[in-house]
Amino acid sequence: MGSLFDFMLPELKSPMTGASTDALMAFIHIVSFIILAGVTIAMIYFAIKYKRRSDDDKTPLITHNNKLEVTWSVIPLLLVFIVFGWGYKGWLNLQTPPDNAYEIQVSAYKWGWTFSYENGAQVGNEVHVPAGRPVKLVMQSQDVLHSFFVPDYRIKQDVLPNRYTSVWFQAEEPGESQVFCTEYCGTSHSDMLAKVIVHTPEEFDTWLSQQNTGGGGTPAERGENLISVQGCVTCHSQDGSELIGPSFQGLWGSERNFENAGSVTADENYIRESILEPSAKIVEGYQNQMVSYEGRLSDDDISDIIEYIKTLEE
Ligand code: HEC
Ligand SMILES: [Cu+2]
Repeated sequence: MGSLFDFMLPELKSPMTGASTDALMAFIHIVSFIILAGVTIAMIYFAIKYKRRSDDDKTPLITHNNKLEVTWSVIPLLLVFIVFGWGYKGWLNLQTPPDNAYEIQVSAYKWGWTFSYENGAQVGNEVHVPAGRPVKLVMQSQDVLHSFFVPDYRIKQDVLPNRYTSVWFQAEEPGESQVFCTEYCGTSHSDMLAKVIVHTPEEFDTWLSQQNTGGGGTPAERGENLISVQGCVTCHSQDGSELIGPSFQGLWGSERNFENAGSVTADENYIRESILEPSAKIVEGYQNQMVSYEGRLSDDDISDIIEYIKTLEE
């Protein structure tokens, strides 16, 4: 496909979902250009041909012209039908993933993505997929509306709380593509990024079998994995640097002061409460921007996270 078909579009990496989008875009561009050129040329021609040449050069009274009016109504109507039919066909294709599609569960939250695989592996902000095979993403949101957008694949699908939506693609070559959230979802919406990483099928199998499936490791190791998978790291650093929330470094055992309560020493109960009921005690100098993880983390998960936080000394 030459420059005509990807005019102003990034290189197409999923022809099965994107080829019809690109062809339709090319059609719209070409038709628009022909109309633009036609109207411009006619305008210049008429401006010269019917230029007022003397003082008694009067415009005759013209009320209407049936032939002309029918023509300029019917042609655009046909064009609109073509664009609609073509677009609808592409939309239907996007709604019907092939039967052999590889399924990955996607959970969106403020502000990141968690991808879960059949074997229990979970990865934050990176979705690994095999090349040359259709991949279906089954998506839902833990909080507000988000939208999963991969320009390279020409796919975009809203992700909603309390309801599943899905989208599919087939990346033909190993490589990387950028994922954006394309539904405004709050302060860090523009940082809600992820990558699709496409492997050869063999590499993908190896990658998948090497993933931590959540069960293994010491409690602190599981906790470290959890804060990345659950997206805590979007707002909490582990090295003392300031993000949206306070850093986890040096938190354990320190004296905490609050906007809306007295002060406490950070112990297990305090951290547990901070995770399940973030608004109960708002750390001084911060805003109430954390949502509760009630129902999203088990008691064991919370214990693992606490074990990990304990290891992050100043
Ligand atoms: C959207 C950003 C955001 C995310 C995601 C987030 N937090 Fe927070 N968190 C905050 C903010 C802001 C505060 C400070 C205000 C408050 O106390 O509610 C905070 C406070 C805390 C505190 C108290 C910290 C202190 O210095 O006293 C803990 C512990 C905590 N979060 C743990 C977590 C864990 C564990 C996760 C993931 C399971 C998480 N947070 C996810 C924004 C976030
Ligand atoms: Cu979002």
